[in-house]
Amino acid sequence: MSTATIPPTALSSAFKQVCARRFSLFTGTSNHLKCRGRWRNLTVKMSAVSDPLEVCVKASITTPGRLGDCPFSQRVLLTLEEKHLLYDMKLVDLANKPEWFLEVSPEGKVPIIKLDQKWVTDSDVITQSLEEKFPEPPLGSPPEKSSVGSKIFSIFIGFLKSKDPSDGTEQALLSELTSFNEYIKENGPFINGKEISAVDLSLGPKLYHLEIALGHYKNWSVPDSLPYLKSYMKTIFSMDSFVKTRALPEDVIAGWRPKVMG
Ligand SMILES: N[C@@H](CCC(=O)N[C@@H](CS)C(=O)NCC(=O)O)C(=O)O
Repeated sequence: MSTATIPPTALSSAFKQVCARRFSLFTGTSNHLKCRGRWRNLTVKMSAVSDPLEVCVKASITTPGRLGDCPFSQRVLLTLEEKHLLYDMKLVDLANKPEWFLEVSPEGKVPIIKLDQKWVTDSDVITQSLEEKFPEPPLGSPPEKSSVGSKIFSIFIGFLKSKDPSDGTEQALLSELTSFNEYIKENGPFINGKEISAVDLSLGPKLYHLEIALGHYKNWSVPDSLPYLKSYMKTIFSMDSFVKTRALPEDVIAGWRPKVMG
């Protein structure tokens, strides 16, 4: 068992939530926690799982050595960050996949992660496996919430690729975003209510792509008539874990170019 002191700024939103929920003696609401009236540093005992988890993600296509623009990779990295797991990130050039990568990822897709000596593919399976193996802090949400916002990404791609302004794709996106805005208004601030969960960590990176790609290629932005969606996006995009794992805007733009031009 090793002991690590995590400075308050390194506390993830989910971890802060779990502390507030599990230890009623902590009354702090910010990064600092108050214990019986005194502000204290938080010492976290970590289990002997000190070996970093190996995770393969997309490399930047614009800037050597930087993380690329894969929203599924970011989803997995966000989960690792929010669960305070150590990881060793391997950047894979998808335009020139190395032999070692194709051996562990036969479909040639990222993200993949090594868990219990086995490589696991697909962000759905990976995040579920991480939840089972590392249940604290919990990020699960009830099954009925897992589909909230799930159509936004494909509808956004339809609008992004559309060359006909009157084909209804913009309207379809607006309608889906309006439903989501209403949902968050009634149930928010997050999809599962007060606490961030896996479903937000999946949707957040997709909304980030939507904002950058539609802004660039269509001069389009989320309308002010959807304030709950706007504030949801702002909250997620400004989380420390999101800032640390987000793609460069120029990579998002370059990544979507073939779809827009194609
Ligand atoms: N369903 C998969 C999708 C993963 C996926 O499509 N990854 C893309 C990058 S964002 C990829 O690796 N594509 C292979 C390629 O570009 O060659 C998941 O959720 O992990």
